[in-house]
Amino acid sequence: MGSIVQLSPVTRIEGHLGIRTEVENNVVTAAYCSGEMFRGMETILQGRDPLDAQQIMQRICGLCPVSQGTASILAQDMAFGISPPKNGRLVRNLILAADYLHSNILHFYQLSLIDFIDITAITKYKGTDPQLLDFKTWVLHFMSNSKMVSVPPFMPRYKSRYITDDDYNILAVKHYLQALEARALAHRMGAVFAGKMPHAATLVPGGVIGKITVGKIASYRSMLRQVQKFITTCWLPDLLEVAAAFPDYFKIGRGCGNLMAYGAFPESEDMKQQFFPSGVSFGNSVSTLDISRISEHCASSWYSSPSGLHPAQGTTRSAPDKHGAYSWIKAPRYDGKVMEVGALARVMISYRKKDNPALVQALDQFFTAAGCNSNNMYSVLGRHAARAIESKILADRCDAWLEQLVPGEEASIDFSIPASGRGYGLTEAPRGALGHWLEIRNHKISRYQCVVPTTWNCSPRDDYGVPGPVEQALVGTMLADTDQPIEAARVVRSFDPCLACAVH
Ligand code: NFE
Ligand code: MG
Repeated sequence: MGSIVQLSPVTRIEGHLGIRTEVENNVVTAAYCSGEMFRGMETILQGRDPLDAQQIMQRICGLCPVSQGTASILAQDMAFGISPPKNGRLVRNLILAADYLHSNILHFYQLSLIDFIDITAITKYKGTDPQLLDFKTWVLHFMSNSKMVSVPPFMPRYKSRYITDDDYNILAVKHYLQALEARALAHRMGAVFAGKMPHAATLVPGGVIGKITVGKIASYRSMLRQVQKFITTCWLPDLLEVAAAFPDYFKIGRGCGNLMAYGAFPESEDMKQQFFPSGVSFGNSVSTLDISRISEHCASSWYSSPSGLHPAQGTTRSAPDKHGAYSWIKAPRYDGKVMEVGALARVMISYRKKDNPALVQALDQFFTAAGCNSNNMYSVLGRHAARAIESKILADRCDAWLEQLVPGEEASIDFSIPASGRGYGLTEAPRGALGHWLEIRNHKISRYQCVVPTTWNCSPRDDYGVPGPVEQALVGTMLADTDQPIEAARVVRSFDPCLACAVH
């Protein structure tokens, strides 16, 4: 007999996500993703000065503010008919890269690793590391004070199989703590050029405000070195440990198999070449991205906005009582098809295009070390691997961008805001393809539409009734114990959902 298994709220993600699954004989047969809050950031911009956009839209999220700001200034660049000088392009890349490193490390260590390791191993720690001894004391304090074992944010947790090697679990706890330090470094790297983080103060149309100095370059580089060391000595080995302990997760959570990337980190002023290329992939093929094929469906979403429109024509009209709807997330589609976005899409599209030798080499090395292949990337472990691998090659690429900066030269150009205009900004947030569409009338914003990575990944059923990427990835997942649905939670978390972004 079938049953309903709820994951609501889903913890260790950003924002308010509820998931309802239908389960038969312990296998998920259907899933429904619900974005449970409304925000209305697009409507807040109506009638405002265009220059407010990059600051207000960064407040969509504290995890990917730089991406939101970047999409916004790219849309304004297009609407104003300007583009940044070389220093501006490079500094934008460096600020965005720092945010990627922060966000990707956070996702693996603070949000996901706890699904695989057993942090109670720390109670058996006999060494002298002061950080680990403090952590052990803290865990024991909670465990002795609660009848139900509670060690927030680690426990309670689902009863399940976790890694059993105590020595490794303790090492992973150490890396969890070091990840906090690496994240702080990544934010400080961003702040060197952004003025402050997480919400960058210096992003403007036409470039980035602030002088480029030798001191800033050296400061960024010295912190980058430490983050690079963390990636190679902690993160990549931890990824392989988890992969070795849970090889079944190379087959769990496959998803729709369709991937899309807008591309990010321009390598030239005309934006034609990007470090992460754009593209769409169905099966093993990659084709050119055509953004005229994007539309947003609303059938299952609490909006009365017309369905199926391109975002340049889109509207945001809330309809909380709408019959048949179950989410505040719209359902974006490409050519009417469900698309997964994110690190997996970026990595696989670049790998298939063979346009980046560093990426191809890093991914091939991972396949050899983990004993898997490109087909296994469509999985829980594949998504985790993609984030680690892209972080490694992106951090390495930052060195070249620092080299190319010219101290003393301008990083932005002057501009004037036209009375009317249109533009769009496409980039890649850490969680995937991000687009902002802007329309200006009488010098004010008359329309602003965002289609955000988690809008794609956590989308509900579309106008044809076809489930979104996370909904599809959950189908077929075997739950060992339907009261402890950790397998489903691992699938959902592999997408790194951010609901604040998704509903925006
Ligand atoms: Ni709130 Fe975001 C990223 C964007 S996800 S984290 O990365 O844009 O929808
Ligand atoms: Mg939107």
